[in-house]
Order: sequence, then C-alpha cells, then structure tokens
Amino acid sequence: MALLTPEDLENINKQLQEADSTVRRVTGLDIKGICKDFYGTTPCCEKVGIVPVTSGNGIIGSFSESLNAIAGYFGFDSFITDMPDVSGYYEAVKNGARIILMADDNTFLAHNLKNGKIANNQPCTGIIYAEIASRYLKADSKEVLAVGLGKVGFPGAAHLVQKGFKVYGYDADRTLLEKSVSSLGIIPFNPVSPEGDRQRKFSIIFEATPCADTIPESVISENCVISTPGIPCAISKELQKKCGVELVMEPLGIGTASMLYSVL
Ligand code: NAD
Ligand code: 2YH
Repeated sequence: MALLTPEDLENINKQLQEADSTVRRVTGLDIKGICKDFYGTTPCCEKVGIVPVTSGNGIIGSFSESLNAIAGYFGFDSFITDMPDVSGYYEAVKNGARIILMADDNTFLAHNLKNGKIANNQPCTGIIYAEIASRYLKADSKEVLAVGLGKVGFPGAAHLVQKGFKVYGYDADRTLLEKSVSSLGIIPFNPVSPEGDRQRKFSIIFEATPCADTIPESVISENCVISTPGIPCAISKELQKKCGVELVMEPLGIGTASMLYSVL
C-alpha cells in the first residue's frame, strides 16, 4: 500500500485550485458542482472532526492539516483533534463532530455519526475521477481507456460501465484484469503493447496505478482528458504538453470531497 508523503501534499490549496480549474474547463462544473450533482447533497457547515492516527507507519506530516484545508475548501466546518487515535476520536465526538475523518495505512474513512453513512477513500476516489472523465465536454466517443483496475481503478471502471461507456481496460495483474473482464465486461487492451493491429486512440483515459508513464503517446488522441488519482503521474509533463492533454490529477482533495459529499 503506497502511503502519501508530505511532499505529495505540498501546497495542497494551490493543487486543489488548479485541479478545480481543470475540472471546470473539462466538464463545465467545478468539483463542488460535480459532487453536488452526482451525490445530490450539499454541505451545510457540518462539523468534521479529523483524528490523526499513529498506528502502522504513523502520522504523516501535514496529512491532517491538508484534510482540514480540504474540508474548509468544500464548505465544511472542520477541526483537528489534539489527541490521536481513540482519545482523539473521543475528543472529536465530545466537541460536536458530525463527521469523522481518519486514516491508517490501509483505510481512509469518513463516517457520518448522525446518519450512519460511511465512506472509504478508494472507491470514492475511483468513482469521482471516473465521473469527471465521463463528463468530458470534448469527448469524441463513449469509449474510455481504464488503466489500473485495483482498489481505486475497479470501482471507477465499474462506474463507467454503469454509465454506458465502452470500457477498454488493462491491469498488469492478470487476475484483476480477468475479474474486470468477467464481472464488468471490460475489453482487455494493453496500452503499451496492444495485440495485432488493435492500436486505438482515446479521448477519455482514466488511470489508477502507483506507476509513472503508464499511458504511452500511441493511445492519446489530440486534446484528450486523463483523469488520474494515481501517484506518481501517468504521463510526463513533456508528453502532456506535446499532446495537449487535459490532466485531472490531485493527491487528496478530490477523493476526500467525494467521501464527504457521499456521507451527507
Ligand atoms: P492498488 O494496488 O489496489 O491498484 C493499483 C493497480 O495498478 C494494481 O492492480 C496493479 O497491478 C496495477 N498496475 C501497476 N502498474 C501498472 C501498469 N503499468 N499498467 C497497468 N496496471 C498497473 O492501488 P489503489 O489503492 O487502487 O491505488 C492506486 C493509486 O491511486 C495509488 O497510486 C494510490 O496512491 C493512488 N490514490 C490516490 C488518491 C487520490 O486522492 N489522488 C486516493 C487513493 C489512492
Ligand atoms: O495514505 C494513506 C493510505 N494510503 C490509505 C489511504 C487510501 N488512499 N493513509 C494515510 C495515513 C495517515 C496517518 N495515519 C495520519 O497522519 O493520521
């Protein structure tokens, strides 16, 4: 399990603002607008308690502070507890938190204590990046390439299938690829070495791997959108510029917004 680093989270507000303007250009709506439209919810200053967690690899510098900034950006009234772990949870509830945000090395959750709704970062991230990709205003077809079909990618790809897209997909893990083919009807397509003459270009690409350079130039159509929560980035800056790619990529905020709106 790849953990976020303080370097990933540097200038989180700026990263979020830049991602927001890309999302607006790509879809016509900002991140708030997409979450509101998709989940049918609107924040009403709900109090969010952010609890640092010390288990496993421990507290990540600026993780809680980044969540606090993100929650504020999306209109939530948030605070970080002084204490971590169970004591922090107790402190959050005692101080009136309606939603708890906390993460260990495996699970990052949002739990609404009033209505019982709970969200996991991985499916929420996959679904919202897929939703953004699906709304690309300049898409030339309803064909999508989905690369990386793990805990984030699989729910995202499933969402695209459910929305009626023809999803071509690839995962380096053969078992995961076969599961996506049999349970979602995904069409196997290895972007790096497509079989025979099946080379294709896509105007919508959804990527969720922990690897760099997973999307080669050969599959990118002019001005395509790549919507990718994957860290590090799926394409180099040079390739992004050369192909005029609209890149939706941000390390924490879009997925957290999806979690928060989903539990309202
Ligand atoms: P995962 O390990 O469950 O899935 C990643 C998948 O990518 C694996 O199935 C792996 O086989 C596949 N893969 C690796 N290299 C590949 C390649 N070259 N081509 C095709 N498939 C390849 O991980 P996950 O939990 O789904 O997370 C995926 C990425 O998303 C990670 O980088 C994670 O840090 C990131 N993430 C980002 C956010 C965010 O808000 N931006 C949120 C959650 C996760
Ligand atoms: O970054 C992570 C894991 N990859 C799970 C998130 C799923 N995308 N966890 C963050 C750990 C935070 C730490 N325990 C803290 O600072 O509280």
